[in-house]
Amino acid sequence: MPRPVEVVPNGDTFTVAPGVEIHAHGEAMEVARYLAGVLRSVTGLEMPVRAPGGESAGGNAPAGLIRLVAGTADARLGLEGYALSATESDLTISALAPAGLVRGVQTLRQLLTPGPTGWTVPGGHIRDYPRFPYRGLMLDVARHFFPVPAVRRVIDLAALYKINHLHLHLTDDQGWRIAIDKWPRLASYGGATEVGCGPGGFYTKAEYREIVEYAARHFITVVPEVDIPGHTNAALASYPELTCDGVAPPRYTGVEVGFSSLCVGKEITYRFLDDVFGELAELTPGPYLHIGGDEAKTLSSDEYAVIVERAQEIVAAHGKAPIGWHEIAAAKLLPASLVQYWGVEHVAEQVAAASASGNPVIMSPANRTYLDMKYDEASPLGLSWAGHIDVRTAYEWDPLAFLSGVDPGSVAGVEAPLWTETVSEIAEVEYLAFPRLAAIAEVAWSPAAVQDWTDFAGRLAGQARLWRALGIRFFPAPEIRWPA
Ligand code: NGO
Repeated sequence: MPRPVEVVPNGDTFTVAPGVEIHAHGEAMEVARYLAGVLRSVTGLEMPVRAPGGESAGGNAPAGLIRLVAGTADARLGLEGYALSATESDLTISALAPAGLVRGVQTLRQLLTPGPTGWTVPGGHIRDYPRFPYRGLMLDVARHFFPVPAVRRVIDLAALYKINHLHLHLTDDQGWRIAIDKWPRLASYGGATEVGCGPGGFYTKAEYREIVEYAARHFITVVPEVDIPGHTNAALASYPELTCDGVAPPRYTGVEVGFSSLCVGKEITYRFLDDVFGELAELTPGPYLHIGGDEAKTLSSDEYAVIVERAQEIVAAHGKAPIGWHEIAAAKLLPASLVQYWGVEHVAEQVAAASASGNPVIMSPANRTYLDMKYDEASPLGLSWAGHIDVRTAYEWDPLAFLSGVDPGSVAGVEAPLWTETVSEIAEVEYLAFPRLAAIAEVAWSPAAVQDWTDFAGRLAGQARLWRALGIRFFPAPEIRWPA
């Protein structure tokens, strides 16, 4: 899960038991240590990691070999693809690059089955690579703040399903979550609230770097979002000079949207944007900065276009490609800007026009991918403005066909946003994300030709063992026959 491109069983069984060694060299060495950690957590076994040709334990031949090979795979696998082959005595994952090996390790982890003599892996050959280069999960840390350990947990769980982007919605009306040196009150004052009466919080730069590094170890790129020009009440409350009338509004802990905006006509607004996106760019090894752009309901369309165009230029001047929610397609786009579609309609003319001019599109249709929508009437958490999303609804759609008039070649991929108006605990995040994140991950990774609801539902049920072992508090969706 997600279903691989090609699977050919050979009837053998590889056994992970004491005496098995992991062999790797060069670039694959770090992934080998990552694999050893995964195997330790699943099986409790401590597997030695060695370079090939090195001395084995006690001079004996190992009981079995797990080999990780970087750089020799077939070029068609691309940077994230991998091949996995398993016989009685040898299990090899090969890939062009370490990112592909890490994706292959996730497959191996899912194949491990406990047995009487150890953990077994069915023999055979897998060739696998992603359908889309962009496969994202978004966490809203603004409506409720999630500290670093919670974000690390989210990264662990996203990596299981080969997600490769973590979009952090860092700012909104209810809170500003990232320290900005030149504007310290954003975090210290604007970060001290959240929806309801919780304490809020923010990431120091050191903490934020820790998140970025942890994600990078899983070959996940962090995409930071500072949502402008709307959704900015926390910033306006912190700095009255950012408002048009110079009066700071009170901080806000409700869940309404669309009432706040930066002041388009004041030059200080653009100094602010340059400082904020500049410091964010410094914290960001990845190629993207997300500028938000959604629901700026208090601005005229001219005002909106002015600030969105300048924000894109500021981001580009700091060496990054802007991403914006699809409303930004109403403004002039830079060639490098990406448009993230979050509507529920199958027609969006400005998005189609952006795609026709070559701007990449990320698909997050709210009635398919929004993990914060309720599963059904009885869901204790979540919203329902885009409808209820059961697992099948999250699974059965085609990112290339959802929006009419969008050039399939411009679809960079899929992202599942998880907004947190109704969610304040990591257990609640898990409940909304599982099992639907697995559905979205398969939509984004697997070839359309191998996607099939009945087959998926059976494999999904098979994930429950892993989820229980990892303590994931998933929603036992009634349409799936979960094992007892
Ligand atoms: C909308 C809105 C967010 C809400 C979310 C709730 C976008 C892009 N803007 O999505 O502010 O939190 O719905 O589902």
